[in-house]
Amino acid sequence: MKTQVCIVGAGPAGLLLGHLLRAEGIECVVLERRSPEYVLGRIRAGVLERTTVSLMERLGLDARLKAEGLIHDGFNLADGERLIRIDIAGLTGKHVVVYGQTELTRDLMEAREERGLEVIYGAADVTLHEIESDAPFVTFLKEGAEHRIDCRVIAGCDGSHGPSRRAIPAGVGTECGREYPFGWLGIMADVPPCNHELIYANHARGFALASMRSPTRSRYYIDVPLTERMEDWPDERIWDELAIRLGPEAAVHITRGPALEKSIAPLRSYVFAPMRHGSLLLCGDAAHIVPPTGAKGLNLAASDVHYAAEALTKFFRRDDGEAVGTYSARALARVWKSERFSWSLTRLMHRFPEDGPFERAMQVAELDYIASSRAAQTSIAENYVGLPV
Ligand code: FAS
Ligand code: PHB
Repeated sequence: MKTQVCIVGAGPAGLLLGHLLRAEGIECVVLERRSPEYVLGRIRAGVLERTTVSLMERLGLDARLKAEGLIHDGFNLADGERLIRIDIAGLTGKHVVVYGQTELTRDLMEAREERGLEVIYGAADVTLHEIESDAPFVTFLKEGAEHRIDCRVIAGCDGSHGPSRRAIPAGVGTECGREYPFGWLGIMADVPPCNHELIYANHARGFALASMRSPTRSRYYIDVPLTERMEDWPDERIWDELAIRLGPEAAVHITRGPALEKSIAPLRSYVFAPMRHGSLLLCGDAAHIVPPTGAKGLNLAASDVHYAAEALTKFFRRDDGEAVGTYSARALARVWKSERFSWSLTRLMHRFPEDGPFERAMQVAELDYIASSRAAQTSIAENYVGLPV
């Protein structure tokens, strides 16, 4: 098989890039290890920045997002009794859209045939070859047969555990990041949300987040030590903990219900640089991970893809290699700012086991400052809504 761009991974980064390239008449094939059902079974992000929404608009794939997405003009930071509202619309003139990553991925998946985007699901043992040459290729197994795709560029959109980043020779890239001493235990339930906007809570017992997917489907999180096991958290214990951590005002509005899904995700900040090596471009979680506190994971994948599609369009349509040369620097500039914001909000809203009274006093002082300063709220709002690409 021969194509111009071989994309590894059919998560949001791979599918968005595939559609953007097809819209420019550039040939591409997407290879995905899992089945479509498995990919849609993942529960991940839920808040979309303007950049991500505008990519879906550009592709003309925003109909369901517009019909079902919830426009949010603000969100809240809870600190015990106090609720600090960040008025995103008032401070930035913009908003975010609450729309599940699962739904966004479904919209991209369902449009693949009509848009001529070839996605090969169930591609096992995907291996990248000759990435430092102008004629890289990818091999994979499908139904026991070996297949080969010759291409000019490979886009590694295969997440943090995929083969693409690992194909870059040791010593070429640098890695930078940190692990957090807790994970997020998430629960999804078909119950109305306890508030019409998101609430991030910093409570003496730990962090909590009240989010949603629709007016009838809620998504909540609490942080738990990484040693915790799911079986130690029956639904009732999670609801009890949420009622305490979200504070009395929100607690009276919590409707309990059976979990549709519950899981624990570890928290990590991680950046691999450069995001391009030879004929390989990395996009999304393949190159960087953010703790979900800033709701940046999916949106960073989208902004990487925005830069990658622009660079590859110039490369294939105008034989302009310079844009591909600047891809990594452009993407990383925005990645680092989102890493900083996600880390700082995680630092502010979680209790770290190593923290002492001084660190706690710093959290309180920072929340006091945010509560009293329009400038501080504006800084948070413009980062949360999404920095310009
Ligand atoms: P993805 O991981 O989504 O997609 C990569 C794709 O590559 C997958 O479909 C995978 O199957 C495929 N792949 C991997 N190895 C392969 C191989 N060898 N061959 C072929 N295909 C291969 N963000 C938030 O903002 N809020 C959240 O609550 C949140 N929760 C998260 C929970 C978890 C457990 C994780 C991992 C992430 C979460 N995120 C969250 C971040 C998330 O939204 C990611 O940033 C987003 O999925 C990134 O998209 P992609 O880069 O496309 O990677
Ligand atoms: C979610 O709804 O899953 C969600 C929302 C905001 C975050 C993280 C997760 O910061």
